[in-house]
Amino acid sequence: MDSVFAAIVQAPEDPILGVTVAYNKDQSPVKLNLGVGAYRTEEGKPLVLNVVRKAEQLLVNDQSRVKEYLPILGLAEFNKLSAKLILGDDSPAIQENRVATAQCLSGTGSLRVGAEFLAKHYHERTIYIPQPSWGNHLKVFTMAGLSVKTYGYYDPTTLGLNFQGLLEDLGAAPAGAVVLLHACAHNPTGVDPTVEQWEQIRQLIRSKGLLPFFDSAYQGFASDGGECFIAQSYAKNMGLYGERVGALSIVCKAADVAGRVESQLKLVIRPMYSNPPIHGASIASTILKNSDMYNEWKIELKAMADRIISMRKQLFDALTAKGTPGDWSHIVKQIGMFTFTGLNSDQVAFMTKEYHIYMTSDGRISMAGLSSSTVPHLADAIHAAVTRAS
Ligand code: KET
Repeated sequence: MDSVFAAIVQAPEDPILGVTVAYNKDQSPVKLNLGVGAYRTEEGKPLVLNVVRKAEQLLVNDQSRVKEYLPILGLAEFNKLSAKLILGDDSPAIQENRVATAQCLSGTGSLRVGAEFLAKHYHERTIYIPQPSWGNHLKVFTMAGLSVKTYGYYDPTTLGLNFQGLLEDLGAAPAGAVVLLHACAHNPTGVDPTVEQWEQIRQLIRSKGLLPFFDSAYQGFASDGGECFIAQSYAKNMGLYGERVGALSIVCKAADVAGRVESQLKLVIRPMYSNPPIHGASIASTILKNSDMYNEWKIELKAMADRIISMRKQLFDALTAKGTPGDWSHIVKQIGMFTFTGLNSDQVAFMTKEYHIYMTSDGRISMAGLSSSTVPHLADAIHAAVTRAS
């Protein structure tokens, strides 16, 4: 009653993770969680990759392993392998020792450490994020003290890239501004630039002296010799979600700069969480450094991606068969884990209430949460939502 915190108001649930909270409370046997971007099997179950189980077994059986603190920047081997994975085996930046890498708490932690570093050491405090973007971007960069602006990205009328808007907005950005780019499989839209458009974006960024900050993974673009930040996550591609495995790499112009950057990264990290956890990064390292396991990983990753593509096709076919009004071809055209359906928040609320289907209110559905057996239920719900008022 007399708590010093008595005036604290109830905080809202997170727009994405809160969808799972609501889903867990639902008692319906047909409930379906298409909110969070987390892979599920055809049986709707979370998946631990075989190669991850194998790597864990090796680690457990290795009696020489101890639980000492890692260095502030994490597992050195993991950092090297992560930089190689994102920049390429023959990356000049790696060969010339120009990359500073820190093992961080998955993608989010890598973004946040990068943001804190920028706020402390970079002259331009504005970062441009795409409109729309992953909801947490705005918060991560704002909390670090940066000023967040948006650049045109998605055109709701074409359900495609607003490339003109993107070029105009980045063209009007102040020199030096940071630009956040989704390396691939843009979240939530599933719309990526073409290779030619990427090249135009790259030229604009370099000619204006903007600083690119990549979220995730896209080889090639990041190796043009210029400086950039890269936040990598192994949550999705290795299914290591809760293990929180990721890396921040800062590609610099010269090795001496990278060395000083690395020394400053330690000062950023030490007061935040001291040093990162050992287990997940050891799993990732074990897989990345062994060519058999690496190949096995790629096969399992491809199987996950293929199942998602098959879900796109099945959902598209189901809506076409029902004659659901509208053009649904974007379901098969979009890329990655998500379909940005175009459904509005009222339609989403209707589908949750009447069909127990959970998704973010912006109309994004995680295709990885779908299976052949649940596609008809989702198609029924979308059909009902779309034809309800019209
Ligand atoms: N970047 C993007 C674009 C992203 O979608 C996520 C997660 C992350 C970074 C961070 O993931 P981490 O687990 O920190 O490696 N997105 C899914 C989960 C979430 O919102 O936390 C999602 O959009 O559903």
